[in-house]
Amino acid sequence: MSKSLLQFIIEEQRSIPEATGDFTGLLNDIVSACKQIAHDVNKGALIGVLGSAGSENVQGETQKKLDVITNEVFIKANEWSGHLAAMASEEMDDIYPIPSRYPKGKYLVTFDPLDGSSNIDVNISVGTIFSILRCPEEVTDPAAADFMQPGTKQVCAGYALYGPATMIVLTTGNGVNGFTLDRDVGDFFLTHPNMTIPADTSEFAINMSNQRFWEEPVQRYVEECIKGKDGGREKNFNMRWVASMVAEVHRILTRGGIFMYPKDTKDPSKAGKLRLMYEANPMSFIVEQAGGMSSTGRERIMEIQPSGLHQRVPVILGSKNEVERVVSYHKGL
Ligand code: P6P
Repeated sequence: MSKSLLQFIIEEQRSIPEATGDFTGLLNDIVSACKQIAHDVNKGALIGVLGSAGSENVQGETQKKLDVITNEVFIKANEWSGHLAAMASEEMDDIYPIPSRYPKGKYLVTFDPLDGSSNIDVNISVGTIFSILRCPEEVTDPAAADFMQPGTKQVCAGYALYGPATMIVLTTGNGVNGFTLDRDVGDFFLTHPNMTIPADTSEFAINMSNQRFWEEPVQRYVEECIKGKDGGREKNFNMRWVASMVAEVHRILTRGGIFMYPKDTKDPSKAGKLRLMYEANPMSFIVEQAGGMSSTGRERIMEIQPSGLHQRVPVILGSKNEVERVVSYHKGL
């Protein structure tokens, strides 16, 4: 039997002299939330959780019942144990301070409880994304401003993927490791140690229906991929688009690839579709720790100084050599 996720975290904690067990406890609570979400997602129609909730979130997106349910599950699993000072979610306008009836801790967490939820009614993989930051030391009642930390300040980032297998993939800054849920035992076990993204790939992922709205560097890159050897590239390319970032990133971690949700002119008021604090930053931490690269095309995503909880950014991430090519096109090279 492989090492359990809890054993892995505790053994990793022993290598951190100042560790108090607080972080291990927090991660354990997040894992519990993901187990519950995996159950609800897996049961689906059997327990009446599919379909629309009839409400909109702060993004103006129609919420699925499971968007609301999974947000509640994540909050309830993490608010009571004294490891967190506050949380922030894609599904909530403002931050969620820990209620006064519970002790507060030294961490902040941002999360997308059910990323890709437009896929849930058609039974395609979805996921949960989370990012852990330290609450500023002198702060006892955190505000949204205390979350405005660049991605380089993340203590941990991870995702749960609710696919044919339920997996958790995470990094604490010492590489990336993947764990698979054994439903019979009710625990996650190490199945994908030291996940590494190949520097080269012949697979790109982008929503082609937005092509007319892309900036020129992205137009050029995608056109070259489509033309392959007939257009100056040394190889032909394949394309994927799942419309679930967690599934795309997991594929890239497993076999390489480049994922793009670039800035487009469809809505000039938006810098992109994906959100920095609970999609782009955690996924960038994971991708960089696996030897990949993550950029807006113009700057390293993890160095962006956030200006808002729900700030959107362009995302170009994955196999290093392909991301570097797209970045070079943005420089006009
Ligand atoms: P589109 C899901 O809504 C999401 O935030 C990401 O998981 C996914 O990569 C993207 O949006 C899909 O966007 O425009 O193709 O539906």
